[in-house]
Amino acid sequence: MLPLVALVASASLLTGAHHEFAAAGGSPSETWAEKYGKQFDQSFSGPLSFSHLPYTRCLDHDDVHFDVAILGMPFDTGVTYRPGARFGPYAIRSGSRRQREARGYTLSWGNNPYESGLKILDCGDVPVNPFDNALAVDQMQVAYSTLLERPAIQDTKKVVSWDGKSHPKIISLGGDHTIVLPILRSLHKVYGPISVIHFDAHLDTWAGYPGQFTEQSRVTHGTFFYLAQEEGLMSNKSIHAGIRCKLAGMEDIENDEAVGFHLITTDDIDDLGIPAIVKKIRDRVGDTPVYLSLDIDVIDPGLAPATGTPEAGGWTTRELKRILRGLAGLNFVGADVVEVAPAYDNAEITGIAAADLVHDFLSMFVSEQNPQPKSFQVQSKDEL
Ligand SMILES: [Mn+2]
Repeated sequence: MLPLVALVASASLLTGAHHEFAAAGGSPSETWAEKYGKQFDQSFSGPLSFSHLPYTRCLDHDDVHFDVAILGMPFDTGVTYRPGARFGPYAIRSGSRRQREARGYTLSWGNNPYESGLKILDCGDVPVNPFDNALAVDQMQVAYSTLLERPAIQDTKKVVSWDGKSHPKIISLGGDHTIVLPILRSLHKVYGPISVIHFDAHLDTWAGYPGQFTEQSRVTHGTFFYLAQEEGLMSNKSIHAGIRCKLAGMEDIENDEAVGFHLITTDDIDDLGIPAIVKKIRDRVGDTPVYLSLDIDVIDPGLAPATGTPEAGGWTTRELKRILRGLAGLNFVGADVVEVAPAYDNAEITGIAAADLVHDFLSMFVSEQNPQPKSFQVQSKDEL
């Protein structure tokens, strides 16, 4: 270490050198702005928000209004098998980095949701308590209601709410599937009983698991629909799609019907085909207020491995996306993608798939009817 006297001496030497450089005709460099213009974030750079949307801590700001909010719910202490979905919101945002407003148009939907006139914001994550599930469930409900009960900017008035106003649609990024219980509690306060379109390998309508000795331990990612029905939050017009999990027996299906669900199995995609699946879903929910809940494990684990309770033999991402396109125009009040647990991912396959499905939700929210399939053919010239 240099003595203080030496440090002072070297500092004055540097200052002297700078003066000499300026006196000799040196000039400052051209700035970035002068030479290259604006600093902008590329797909692989910048802070992390969904599709590079403005990231706003909406819970802190009562005066922030929007039509669609992306909201992270990093809760994963309600799982029966592999934990890790608390990192789901991070993984889905990371998987969305190649998406952005300027490249939001898709041939399959024929629209760009970011240019639809709807105000779409990333509202950040709910700071859920990771130690106390009862507290966390209440925090998720309070956060969801805080955003849901603000008036939307666009007046759609498609679904009748308690105050007759239009309310924003929230796309929740899970988190394990337990997050749907506080979401349904919030939605019920605004819209009354809700129908659910539930994409999942599992029923999630079970009454309980062995070893649940307390009331709180009944609240899990496999029992929340049963509890929601107990509380009267759902209509009797809900439907599962993609079911293939192992069951205790047919008594699970009888219980499922009592909870209010019809079901479409994974194999139905081969036996009925996509148009018939779409028709079954649409006929079931009709024009009731509909919530769409999508467990990423509905997709085959080969195409979406990063999830807590994987089941072999699922749908492809492409098949699922085509089914979603058939659901445009229903009375959606919100949606989610849950159970993305990126510790089990490879090359971000699952995060990218989940982010792409959220883009489909946005396109679906702005489409009044099913998009017409586009086909492109090379115009052959008559060569004489
Ligand atoms: Mn599941």
